[in-house]
Amino acid sequence: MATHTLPDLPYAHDALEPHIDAQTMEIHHSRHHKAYTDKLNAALEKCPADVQSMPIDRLLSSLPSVPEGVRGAVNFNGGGFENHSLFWPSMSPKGGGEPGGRVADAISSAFGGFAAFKEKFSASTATIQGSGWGWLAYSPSSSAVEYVAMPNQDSPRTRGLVPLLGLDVWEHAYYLRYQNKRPDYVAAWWNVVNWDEVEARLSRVG
Ligand code: MN3
Repeated sequence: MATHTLPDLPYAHDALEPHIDAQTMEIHHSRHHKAYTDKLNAALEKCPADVQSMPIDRLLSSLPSVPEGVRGAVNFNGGGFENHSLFWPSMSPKGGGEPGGRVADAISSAFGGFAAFKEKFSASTATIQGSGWGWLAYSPSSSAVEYVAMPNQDSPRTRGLVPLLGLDVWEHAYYLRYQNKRPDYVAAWWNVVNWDEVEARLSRVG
């Protein structure tokens, strides 16, 4: 049967303090991420076997092959499942700073430098209307990285892009500590970005 499993957090709930608080991490992972996982599995039970057996990345880039009656549920919960599965390891208590290697080169080519990228990512993600994610993504068609803001749980894969680094700006991701001050959460998040993980993701696709 089609089953996706909630991944473990790669660190303790309080590991990203003070930037992201322990209670937010616990609720976000054990309740929100678990709900996306369970609802994805429930939606896949209504799909044919060839759709059920797709790995999550291919499922999200092949939504037209999902039966129309459950496509919306697969888009939302499948996106929620994978986005959060990518989110946890893209942060680390030893994160922050600036990328090196190929990520630094790709960002320089696309944005003119890390400072310009950070400013663009922060401003655009802080101002997403309602719920969504800001992403650094790789475009196979242009062999370059780009910024994309996605609504709700829509995956960059639904636009033919490969997600490299995403920031969740749903209120559940920050409200306990930051309340309505989303820009403060975005600014703090840079202190925990795990650039080694981003580098590994780029090396697999670029
Ligand atoms: Mn979330």
